[in-house]
Amino acid sequence: MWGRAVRRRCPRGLRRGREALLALLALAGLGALLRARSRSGTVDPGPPRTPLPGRHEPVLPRPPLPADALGAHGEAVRLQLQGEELRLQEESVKQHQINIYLSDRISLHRRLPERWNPLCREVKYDYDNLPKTSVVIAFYNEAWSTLLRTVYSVLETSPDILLEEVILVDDYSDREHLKERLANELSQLPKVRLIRASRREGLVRARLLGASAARGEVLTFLDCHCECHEGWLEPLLQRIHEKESAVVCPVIDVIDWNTFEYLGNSGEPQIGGFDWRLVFTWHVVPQRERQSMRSPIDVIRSPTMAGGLFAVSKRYFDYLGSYDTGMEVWGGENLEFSFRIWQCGGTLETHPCSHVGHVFPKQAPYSRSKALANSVRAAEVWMDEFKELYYHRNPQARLEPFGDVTERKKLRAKLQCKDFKWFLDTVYPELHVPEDRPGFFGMLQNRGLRGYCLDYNPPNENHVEGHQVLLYLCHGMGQNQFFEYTTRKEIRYNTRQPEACITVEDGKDTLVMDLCRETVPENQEFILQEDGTLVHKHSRKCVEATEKVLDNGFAPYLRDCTNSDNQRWFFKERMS
Ligand code: LR7
Ligand code: MN
Repeated sequence: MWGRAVRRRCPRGLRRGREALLALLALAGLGALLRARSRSGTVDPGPPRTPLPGRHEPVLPRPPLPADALGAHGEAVRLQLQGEELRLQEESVKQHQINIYLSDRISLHRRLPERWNPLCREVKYDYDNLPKTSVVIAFYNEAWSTLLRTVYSVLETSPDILLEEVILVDDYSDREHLKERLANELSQLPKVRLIRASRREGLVRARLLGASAARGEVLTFLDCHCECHEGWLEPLLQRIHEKESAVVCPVIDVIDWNTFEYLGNSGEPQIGGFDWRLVFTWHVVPQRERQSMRSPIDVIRSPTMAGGLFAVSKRYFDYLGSYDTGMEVWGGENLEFSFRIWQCGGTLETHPCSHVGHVFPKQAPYSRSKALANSVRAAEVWMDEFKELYYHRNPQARLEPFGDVTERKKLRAKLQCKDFKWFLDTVYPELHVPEDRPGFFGMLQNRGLRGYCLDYNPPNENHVEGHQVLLYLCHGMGQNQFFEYTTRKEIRYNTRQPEACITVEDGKDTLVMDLCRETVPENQEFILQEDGTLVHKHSRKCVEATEKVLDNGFAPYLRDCTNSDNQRWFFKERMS
C-alpha cells in the first residue's frame, strides 16, 4: 500500500505533549550554560563515542565544545528571553524565517547524534577507488551561522581523501556579513572556495556556476543551511562509483527552524513523488521497492527528489544536460531534473546511510513566484499529453509566460529519452492518473446557489482527509475547488497526495473527505445524473446546497431528493 506522505515542514503542534518537558530542559540548559561560563575553561568533547570502524580522517577535526554548549548534540533549545533579547530573536525570525538568534548561540561545530540504521556503521568503503567530489553550495542572503555551520559540517564529516573542495556560490547577496567578512573567514579554511555571481542568477544558474568551476569527478550539491551527519559522503560516492548514471540523494533530516533540534530518524527513509499541481511530496517506500532491495541499507529508488541535496557524476550531469538555465530563482528544477534522470536512462536513488540535516524555514524567506514558470517549463518539456492534467488543476499555469524551451526539447530528442507515460507506468505506478473526462472535472458548481462551488480546504497539506466539504464563491483557480468525477463514480479531490474522495459516513448528512480506496466503498459512490442531480448511492439521498448548520456559510448536505435547483450540480473547467 502506498502510504501517507509525512509532513516535513515542521508542524507547530507536532510535539506539543513534550513541550513542558522541553521548556524545562531548555531552562536547565541555560542554567548550565551560565554555570559553565563561571567555571571558565571547562571543556568536554561530548559523550564518548566509538569511532566509526575503518573510516578515514575528515578534512578538519571537530574542536571540543564546552560541556554545556547549547544544542551541542542536536537537542531542542528554547531560550527564555525577555525585553530586548526577545525582540532580537523575533526580528531574526522575521528576517530569515529561521531562529537565527538561537542559531548564533549554537556551536558551528556541533555533532549530530547518530540516527541511521545501525548496519550503516559496519559498512566498509573502497576509499582508494572512490571518486573525489566537489561540494557545491549556492546561497542567497543566508544568515552567518547557518551558512558557516554548513561549511564546517562538510569539512568535519567528509573524509579528506574524498573531498576535492567546497565551492560556495554567492548568488548576488546584498547582506553586509556576506561580503568581505565572509571572504576573510573562508580564506582561512582548507579546500573552500568562494565564487560570486555578478547578478542574481537563481539557484539553478548559481549551482551551475559552481559546477563549472568544480574539479572533482562528482558534484555534490547542498543547501546553505545543512548539517552533515558522520559518514554521509561515502555511501553517495560509493554508489556513483558502482553506477555512474545513478543520481543519489542523502536522507534529508529535519532541523527545526525554531529550536534547532535535529529530528533525524533511523527508520526507513521516505521517497519523493509529486501531485498533479506539480508539488513535491514525500511517501513511504512502496512494497514493490522494498522487495527488490537486497538489505535495509540498500539504495531506494525514488521517482523524484526534493532538489537541494544530491550527488551526481559530473560527466553524467553534463551528459544529461545539467540544468534548464531558463529557470529562475527557486522551484520546479527538482521535478524537471527527476523526470529527466529517469526518462533519459538514469536512476534516482536515496541512500539510507547518508544523512544530512536541513533547516526547513518557517515559511519562504524570499519571493518564489518564479516557481510557476519553472514548473510549466518542466511540464512542457517532459510530460507530453499529461501536462493537461497539471493545467486542469492549475489554470494559472496555462497563462504563465515560460520562455523558450526548444533547446530542452532538442536535448530530449538527442538523448532519445522515454516518454512520460513510461515514467508513470514504470517509475511511479502508485500515482493515480486522473481520467479528466470532458465535463467531469473542474469546479463543481451549484445551479440554485449561483456562483458557489464545492470547496475543500484541509488545514494540513499532508493530512488531506477528515474534514467537511464546504461551498465558497467559485474562483476558477483549481486547487481547493478542483474535483474529478471518475467512471468509478467517485468524486476525487486529486490536486494533493494522498488522494481523497468525498464520502458520507453512515447516518450522517455531511460530506467529508476520506482516502480513496482500491475498490470504491459504497459510501464514496455518487451518481451524477444528466439533469445535474447528484445522488449518494448508499443513502439514495441528493446532495443539496444549503446554509451551513451553526454558521452563516454554505455547505452541501444530503437531503431527500426534491428536484430543486439547489440539488443540481455541474462541472465547469474554467470561469467565463
Ligand atoms: O535565488 C536563489 N539563489 C540561491 O542561491 C534562491 C535560492 N538560492 C539558494 C539558497 O540559498 C539555498 O542554498 O538555493 C538553495 C535552495 O533554496 P532554499 O533553501 O530556499 O530552498 P528550499 O530548501 O525551500 O527548497 C527545496 O526546493 C528547491 C526547489 O527549487 C530547491 O531544490 C532546494 O534546494 C530544495 N531544498 C531541499 O531539497 C532540502 C530539503 C527540502 C525539502 C523537501
Ligand atoms: Mn533549503
